[in-house]
Amino acid sequence: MASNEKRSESIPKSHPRYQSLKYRHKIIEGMKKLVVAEAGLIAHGRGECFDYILGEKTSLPAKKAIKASIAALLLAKNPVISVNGNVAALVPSELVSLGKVLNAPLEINLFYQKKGRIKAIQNILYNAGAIKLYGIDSSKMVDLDGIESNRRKVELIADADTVMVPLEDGDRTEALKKLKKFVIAVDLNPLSRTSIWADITIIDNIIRVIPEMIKNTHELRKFEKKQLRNIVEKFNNKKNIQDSLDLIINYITNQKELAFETFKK
Ligand code: PTJ
Repeated sequence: MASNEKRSESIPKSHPRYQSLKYRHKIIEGMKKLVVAEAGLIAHGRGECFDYILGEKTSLPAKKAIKASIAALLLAKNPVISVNGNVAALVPSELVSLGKVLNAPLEINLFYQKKGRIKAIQNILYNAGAIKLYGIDSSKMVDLDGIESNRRKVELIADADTVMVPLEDGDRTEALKKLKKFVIAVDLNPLSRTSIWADITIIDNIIRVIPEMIKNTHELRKFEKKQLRNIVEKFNNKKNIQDSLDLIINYITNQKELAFETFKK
């Protein structure tokens, strides 16, 4: 057993920050196995900070965005779910299940290229039950216009109409939008360039988002196309992001007093 797994098991379940520490260890373990880039640790920390001031739960705006995302993914002709190191380390089985229930292919797409990373991510996803993965064979990859980072190398994403980009950096979201793709982002930072550029931004932790998306898929796949279109058309991303920002403002305002009563009682 890896020393980090041992460390993770040694966190008592009664620890007030058990969940947070458990996922922190998954990220560290992922980095040791090359699944996660070194910078992925920093990205995770930034995410934790936003999660904290969002109350570490799936908010109403996040639920609305999840529902609209599933409606859009069910309506899409060629949906693709983009996978990076952090997502593969945190929720491999859930991600594979989502791809299966939505019939949406998973494409590995990395910002930080390093020898062995694609293989490590492939392993974690195949062990989690994936049957087929894309973004692996460089002879099948093409360059996306308008982007210079490694993320420009894509396979199915080139012809996708709808792309889900969890924990993405702003450049590619902007490039995908300029290529007229419908972009669904998962990002705890409501003010990131990805959040602002996306058509639908799910402002919540990926560890809660994917299970909620699977639940929504089971429910929404019984809907008629017209009903699904209605859900997507009614969704207002700007308003939803602003509602999430209000939640942060309210949470901090309440905690200004409450934190002292809760922690010191
Ligand atoms: O595996 P790679 O090489 O493709 O690299 C992946 C990272 C995440 C390192 C890369 O895409 C990156 O540097 O991303 P950024 O620019 O740091 O953006 C990541 C965003 O995801 C930030 O806005 C974080 O707040 C957010 N985030 C981090 N953890 C979570 C999250 N959002 C949802 N759930 C999380 N668990």
